[in-house]
Amino acid sequence: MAEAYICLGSNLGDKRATIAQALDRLARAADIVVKARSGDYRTPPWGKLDQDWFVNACACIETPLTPEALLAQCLDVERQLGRERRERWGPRVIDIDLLTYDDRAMATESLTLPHPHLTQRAFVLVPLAEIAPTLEINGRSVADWLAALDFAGIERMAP
Ligand code: PH2
Ligand code: MG
Ligand code: MG
Repeated sequence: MAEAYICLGSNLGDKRATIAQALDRLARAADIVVKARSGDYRTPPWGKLDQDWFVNACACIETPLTPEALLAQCLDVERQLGRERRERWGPRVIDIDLLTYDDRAMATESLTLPHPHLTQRAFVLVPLAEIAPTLEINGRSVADWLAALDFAGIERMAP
């Protein structure tokens, strides 16, 4: 069994409902157990600023799947929920990113682990710190990476 962390994001349609549905669908997959999830966070857009705010959340998954197979399941759920790929960093109904997979480091065409931008993105680290503050990424804990970042504007939403 491997332990993996994912980040979910949405800034189109009913953002929170879509994130909840994505986690439900993942949890119903035969080889995926959702062990924990963070609350939902309202986050300002990062990278491309002229778009609506996002809801982001992170989850811890236990699975016997390989990283590639787990990613394929995530992309499949994105498709089921109507994800259309247009511009990079642009608006999306649902985005499910694989952040870490045990302490695996790898870089292929389709998958880089740990997720390459993870340590610079407060919209990932804030929800991740809620469920895994001591998780080590590239030699530092999630809480340590977060302490170096500006997380102004990120708010935990009421349950
Ligand atoms: N995802 C992006 C680009 N920018 N900004 C926020 N706040 N949340 C996201 O999930 C997000 C983003 C590309 O995946
Ligand atoms: Mg993403
Ligand atoms: Mg993605």
